[in-house]
Amino acid sequence: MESFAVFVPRLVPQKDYLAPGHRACIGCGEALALRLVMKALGRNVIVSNATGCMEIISSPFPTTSWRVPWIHTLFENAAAVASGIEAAQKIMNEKGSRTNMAKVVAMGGDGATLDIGIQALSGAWERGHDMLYVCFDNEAYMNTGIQRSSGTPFGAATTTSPAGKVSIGQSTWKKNMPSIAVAHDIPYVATACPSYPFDLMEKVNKAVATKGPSYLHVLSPCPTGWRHGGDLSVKMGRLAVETGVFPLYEVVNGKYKLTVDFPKLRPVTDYLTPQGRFRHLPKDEVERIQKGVIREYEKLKKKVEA
Ligand SMILES: Cc1ncc(C[n+]2csc(CCOP(=O)(O)OP(=O)(O)O)c2C)c(N)n1
Ligand code: SF4
Ligand SMILES: [Mg+2]
Repeated sequence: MESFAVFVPRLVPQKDYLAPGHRACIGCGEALALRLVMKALGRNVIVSNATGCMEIISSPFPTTSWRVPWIHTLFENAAAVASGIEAAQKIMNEKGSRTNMAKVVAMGGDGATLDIGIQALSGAWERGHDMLYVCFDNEAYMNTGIQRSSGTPFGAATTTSPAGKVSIGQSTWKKNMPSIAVAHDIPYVATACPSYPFDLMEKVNKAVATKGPSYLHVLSPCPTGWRHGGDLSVKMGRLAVETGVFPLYEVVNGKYKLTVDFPKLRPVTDYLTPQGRFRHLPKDEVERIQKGVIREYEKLKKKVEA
C-alpha cells in the first residue's frame, strides 16, 4: 500500500505588533526575533524594553513601531520596571479597578541582561513575579559600536576585544545565562532562535502561560557585528544550532528537554568560517572551540537524560 506523508499546516499569526519601517540594519536577526516574539504575544501585553538595538531602531522620536503599550527603560532596569507593572496590575485587580490583566514582558540585549541588568532580573526572579523576560542575545553591545559583553563567545573579535598580534579576540567563555536562570528555580526557561520560528513562538506561548517568572534566551544573528552577509542571518542561526554552539532546549520545573536534536553535530567550522569576527582564528584555537562545544553539549545531554 502506498503511504502518504501527512501535511500538518502551521500558520504564523498575520498580525504584527512590531510595525515594519523600523531602522534595523538589513537582515537583522534580532529584529526578526522580536517580530516573532510580538506575533506570539498578541495584543494584550505591556512591554518593558531596555536600551539597546531593539529600542533604538523602533522608537526614533516622534515615530514608533510599537502597537502595544511599551516603556523604554534604562539600560539596567527593564526587569525592575516590569516587576512594578506586574505588582501594580495585581493590586488594581484585587481592588477591582482593573479586570483585564495584560501579560507583562521585559526584554533586553545580552549587555542589558547578562551584564548590567542581571541584578534587577535576579531580584525579579527571587520575588517570583508573574512575567516573561526575553534576552535578545547578539553577543555584544551592538548599538553602541560592537563592544564585547559577557555573552560574546570565546575568540570573537569586537571593538573592545580586537584580534591582533597579542590577542585572539574575546579571551573568556560565554556566560551561561540560561543556567543562571535555572539556578533561580523559576518554572520555565528556554533557549530559542528566529531561524526556528515555530519553536520560538511555541516557547513564547508556553512561557506566558506559565504562572510565575519565565525566561527566554534568544540567539539573534547580527550581520553588522558578526560580519556576515545580511542574507545569511537565518542560515547563521541554523548553523549555530546544527553545530551544537547554541542548542535549543527548555527547562520546565527543572526538567531539561532538547526541542531540536540531531544524531550528529556539524563541525563548528561551518558556523565560524562565514563570520568575519572569527576569521582571524588559528587552527588550534578553532579546535579548542570545537572541544568546548562538544563538552558543553554532552553536559546538556546528561541533564536531559537525568
Ligand atoms: C548605564 C548605561 N551605560 C551605558 C549605556 C550606553 N548603552 C546603551 S545601549 C548599550 C549597549 C546595549 O547592548 P545590548 O544590551 O547587548 O543590546 P544590543 O544593542 O546589542 O541589542 C550601551 C552600552 C547606557 N544607556 N546606560
Ligand atoms: S547592529 Fe545588529 S542587532 Fe543591531 S540593528 Fe544592526 S543587525 Fe540588528
Ligand atoms: Mg547585544
